[in-house]
Amino acid sequence: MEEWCESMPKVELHAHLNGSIRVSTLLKLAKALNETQKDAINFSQMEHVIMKNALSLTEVFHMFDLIHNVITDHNIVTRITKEVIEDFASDNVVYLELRTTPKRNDSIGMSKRSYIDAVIEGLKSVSSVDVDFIPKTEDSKSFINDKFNGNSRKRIIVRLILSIDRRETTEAAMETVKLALEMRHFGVVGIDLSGNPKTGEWTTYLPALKFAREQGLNVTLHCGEIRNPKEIKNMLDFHPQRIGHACFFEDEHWRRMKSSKIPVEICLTSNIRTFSVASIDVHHFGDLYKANYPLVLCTDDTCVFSTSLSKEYKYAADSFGLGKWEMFEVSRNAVEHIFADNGVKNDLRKYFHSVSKNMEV
Ligand code: 6MZ
Repeated sequence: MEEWCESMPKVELHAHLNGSIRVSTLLKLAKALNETQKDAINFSQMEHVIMKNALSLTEVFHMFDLIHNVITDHNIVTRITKEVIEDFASDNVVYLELRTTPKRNDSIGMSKRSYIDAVIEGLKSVSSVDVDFIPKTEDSKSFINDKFNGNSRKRIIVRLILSIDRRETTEAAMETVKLALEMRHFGVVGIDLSGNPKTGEWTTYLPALKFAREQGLNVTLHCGEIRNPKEIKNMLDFHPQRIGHACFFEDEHWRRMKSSKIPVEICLTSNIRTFSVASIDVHHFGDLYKANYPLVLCTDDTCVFSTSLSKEYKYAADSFGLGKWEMFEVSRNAVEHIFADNGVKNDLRKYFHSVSKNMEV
């Protein structure tokens, strides 16, 4: 099963760039920073957090602050992006929607725009695998299927989602949406709302999210990562294209979800390690899978939760007694929920079809 989950093509729709930084890179950057600026980072604290196998949500968000501290220039953003793409491609992810929060940091001359430019530089600088990130009408149709027709180099389609952090103001959220609109030709396909769920108010982000929708951007929301029935209801009323987590849903929320069929991005390891779900046997993946509800298995933060997409598939298979072809179908069905255009979707459908005819159990 482990080999099967590794080798089959996969689709990742919920991965945060800085939460997916390579551990070795994070430690190197933290160590270097620690040597030059003693107070900039608490290296031993960071090492300790990385090695822990259960983290409260508070610790997780502290970890993100530590990670963000190592981003001291644009080249680091570019390097992290490049490595994250390489890592997903080597795990046989063929389509990746990578999300990241555009960051402004005046002390290092970084604007939200220059941060995203650095991410795009990272996409361009990958050389060990072929990366398709610029939406095209003609060429993208054959990009992934060429791989199947005898080209042995790995290929990955990447699209970007820009995140609004729950600590941000309405104006800052609006700036992110405007940036996403400007960057559509570089493969930005949507907006995400994320960040510490204990922070901020839904009404703060709503104007920006409404504007994103009016302008034709897709929206995905972190929803129900903590118990907050009122916010969950407001989020469901907004009817986003996808929802991340959905851990603290009550019956009434599930009833609404089942009539609206909003796909759920499921992050098993993240939910268990942050205690958002008490144990894997009661994780909502089980019921949703049985009910044939639209869902996608995702990693959330490969670095912070020491995981990979193949590990998430193996975890699901082992925990819910699913076989190889069932896991393949979970992966294939994820294609239906991507934010990229229909050209890419059809291309991926064809690709999964040809793979299914050639894979042996
Ligand atoms: C909510 C999360 C998250 O944007 O700097 N992030 N937000 N819940 C989660 N589950 C544990 N995991 C990651 O990546 C890191 C940022 O993504 C969000 C947080 O805002 C975090 O600071 P970027 O690339």
